[in-house]
Amino acid sequence: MAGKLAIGSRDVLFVVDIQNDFCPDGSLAVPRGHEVVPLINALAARFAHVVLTQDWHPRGHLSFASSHTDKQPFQTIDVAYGKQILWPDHCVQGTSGAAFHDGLNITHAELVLRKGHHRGVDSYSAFYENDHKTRTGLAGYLRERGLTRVFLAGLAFDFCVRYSAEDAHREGFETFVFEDACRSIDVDGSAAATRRQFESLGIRCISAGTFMEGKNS
Ligand code: VGL
Ligand code: ZN
Repeated sequence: MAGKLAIGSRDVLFVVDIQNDFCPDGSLAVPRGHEVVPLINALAARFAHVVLTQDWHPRGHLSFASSHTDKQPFQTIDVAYGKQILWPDHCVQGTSGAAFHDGLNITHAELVLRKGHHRGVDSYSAFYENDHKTRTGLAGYLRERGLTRVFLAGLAFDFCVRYSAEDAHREGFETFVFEDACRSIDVDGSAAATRRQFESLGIRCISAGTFMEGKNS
């Protein structure tokens, strides 16, 4: 494909869940999650519009294995809206684990979108909670701001980046994922499944490194 991607005033970068609990030493560490921070800072400098997302759970959240008897992290349970993977306690509101990584430096970010705050519903996507019904309001925000193309980077590629990208696409935004500025949890082949799903939907995975060199097609 010819021509580089020129970023303009209708483009927005979502920086997904760059929080201490998803970095090494965090309670739900994404392998090498911290590595993406410098690249994301550099990427964000190219965007006039940046949204930071923040996983933000109350104590005792339904997605925590510790909220269920005899359950371990990474087991699955059936809940009202379908299957739910159980996680270690993570990103509890107001804790240092829920804070953004210290190295994140995107002072011009215009919105911090917190998600996962309903105790009984998880929310991987920045648009819809996992019941696929409850909206966060983000689609309306983007439309009111006249933003039409969504670019994503962050953690984790196969959960919050994946479901945010799929919903952005479904909501009619042209959607791109900077794959080298993401890292995966990789539960049961979830990273490969994410790549297949992006390909079948036409969500483009692009390289932030190449984009920064201005060579992206
Ligand atoms: C995430 C699992 C649970 C993520 C959040 O940010 O990808 N994954 N909560
Ligand atoms: Zn979470």
